[in-house]
Amino acid sequence: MFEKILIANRGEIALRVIRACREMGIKSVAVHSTADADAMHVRLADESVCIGPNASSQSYLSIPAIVSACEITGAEAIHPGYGFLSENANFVQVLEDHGITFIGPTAEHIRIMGDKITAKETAKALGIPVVPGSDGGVPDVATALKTAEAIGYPVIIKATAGGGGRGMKVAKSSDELEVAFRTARSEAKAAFGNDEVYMEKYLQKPRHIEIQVFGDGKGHAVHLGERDCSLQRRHQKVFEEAPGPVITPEQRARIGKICADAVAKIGYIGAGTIEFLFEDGEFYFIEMNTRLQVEHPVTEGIFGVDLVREQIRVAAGLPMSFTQDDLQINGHAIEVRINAEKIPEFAPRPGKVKVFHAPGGLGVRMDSALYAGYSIPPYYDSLIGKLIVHGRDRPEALARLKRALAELIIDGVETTIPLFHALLDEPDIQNGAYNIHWLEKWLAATYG
Ligand code: MV4
Repeated sequence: MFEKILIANRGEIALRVIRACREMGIKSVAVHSTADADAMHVRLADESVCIGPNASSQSYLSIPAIVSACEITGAEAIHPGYGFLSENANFVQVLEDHGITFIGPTAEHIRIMGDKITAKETAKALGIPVVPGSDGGVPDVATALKTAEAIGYPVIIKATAGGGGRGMKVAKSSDELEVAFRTARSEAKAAFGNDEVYMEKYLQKPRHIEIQVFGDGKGHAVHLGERDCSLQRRHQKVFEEAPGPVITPEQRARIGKICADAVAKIGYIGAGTIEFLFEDGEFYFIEMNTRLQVEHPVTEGIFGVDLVREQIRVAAGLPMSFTQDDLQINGHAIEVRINAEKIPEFAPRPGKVKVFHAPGGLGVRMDSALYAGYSIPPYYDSLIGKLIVHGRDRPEALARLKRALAELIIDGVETTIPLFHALLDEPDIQNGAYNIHWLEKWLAATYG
């Protein structure tokens, strides 16, 4: 096992990794920008290194600074958290060259899944159901028209280098296709420096269901069921739950086995998430994320496992500490993302936190790096905490969430807390009757 791990991240996810390290008897190294000198991850780690100025491009994204911090402190492995360098294949390659272990998948697997066409081709070849669409890239308008005739309208045009919703365009008929195609191309070029696009049948009212998978890098893998992350605004998740309110045990077992077998076959190592659109009882692969996700705690809640501990174990060459048969769902978990943002615009509101009181009690987990007196810097993501509740069933989890939100006090900055009070009063949320468009429609209807 490693003696010392460096955490190339900040905020609540840095704390999450430090916690796993401490329970495993592993020393932790925090890295931080100048803006984060007083951040909680710096205080809670065993040691810390300043790696650069405020801008993430010169600190949390600086490969030379992070590799140097590793060499100075003698850390043997790096946990990337999520975001920043977590899905950067070049970073993983550099670490390999320096004899530092990356706690995550290989550069090759990150690369395959980062390109949305190779990801989809790989998924299809592994027996994962995919959305009907073009065979690879669509080079011109004529090919786009032909492809659309074959799959049927409406169609969606997506950037090969995209993901997370950027550079997508929908065409409801052939009249709209040329403009949609050209716009998608130029937006892809501007956003990713790569104008390749592909096409899919546009699903009109799906849910976003993602399957958590985990591999040991030696051909063994398991799945840990699904999360329903359909409640999103501009491709940012705000509320996630597990299990999915409309997924049956049979559907879970079937898609779960397909996903676990697929990642076992490619020798995948560590945590991964296979994203699907789910409509009329069918799963359609869209993307795979090769990192630990923000919403991993809902899966931890219902399975009672520590996913970061498992990531560290397999990175050190140990087996996973559970088999598929050990993994049984217990109850229901929900996470809400507490952002320093003003509702309803979701405008960032950095600033000084005057009072912070985290909720507690049975079935309540608050993952946050906040403390009273802390100044939330304006340079990074506005996520300041995640409130995760667990109950014996979904109604109990919902009641517990309402109770815990009422206990949570953050004074000094505006947050998304009021949004969740309002959402929990909605019958559709109470009934689990929502799809990927529900939240944006509700926001428009509620706040205008
Ligand atoms: C789609 C789709 C409908 N049909 N693909 C958006 C983010 C990216 N990961 C995939 N996205 C979508 N792909 C087909 N073929 C609708 C979306 C989509 C969406 C997906 C998940 C969660 C929220 C969403 C909001 C708008 C559009």
